[in-house]
Amino acid sequence: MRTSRGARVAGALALALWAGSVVGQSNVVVNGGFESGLASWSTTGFFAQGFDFGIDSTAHTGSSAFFGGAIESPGFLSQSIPTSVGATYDLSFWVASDGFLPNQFRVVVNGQTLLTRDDILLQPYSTFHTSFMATSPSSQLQFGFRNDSGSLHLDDVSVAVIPEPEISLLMAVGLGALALVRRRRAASSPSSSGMRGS
Ligand SMILES: [Ca+2]
Repeated sequence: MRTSRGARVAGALALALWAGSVVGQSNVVVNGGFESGLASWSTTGFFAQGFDFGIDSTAHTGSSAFFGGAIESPGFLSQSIPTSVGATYDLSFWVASDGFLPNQFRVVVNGQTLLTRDDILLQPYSTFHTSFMATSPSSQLQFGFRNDSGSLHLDDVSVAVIPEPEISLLMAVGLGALALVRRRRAASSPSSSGMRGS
């Protein structure tokens, strides 16, 4: 009896701590704010760095951001990120447009287009969210940029796992069990339980 109650408390604590660590999962994108230039990113489909893509100081946060504006068709900025098979991830980022048309913006993960925006009018940095489920230990994250006369800016890219409903449920059950144990302990008398002071 003593052991089983101790095990229940330990189990509830372990569940709560484990679920808490999952909820607090951090960004798996490296250099998502471009403060280290193009480190950890690669580009394809652009003409030349400094001409139709690059890093400048028009930042959302920090002092650097990516700008891209390939001509006639999108050039792509890519990073391979570590993911857990079956886990769902939230992808968020900030985009600004200089208003030059035509322009195109794309978000592609593992070859699947998740978000498409054409002819974004002049706008300051605005946040976008989308999500995807990972099907392999690494996922290819790509942003596409076309802007024939100017550029689109990107900053503060973040990919973080979304806790599954089961995990939240487990956490709730764990905390509930803990509360139940506490109530029982408070209600029990030394003579009836024989487990005081355990
Ligand atoms: Ca930045």
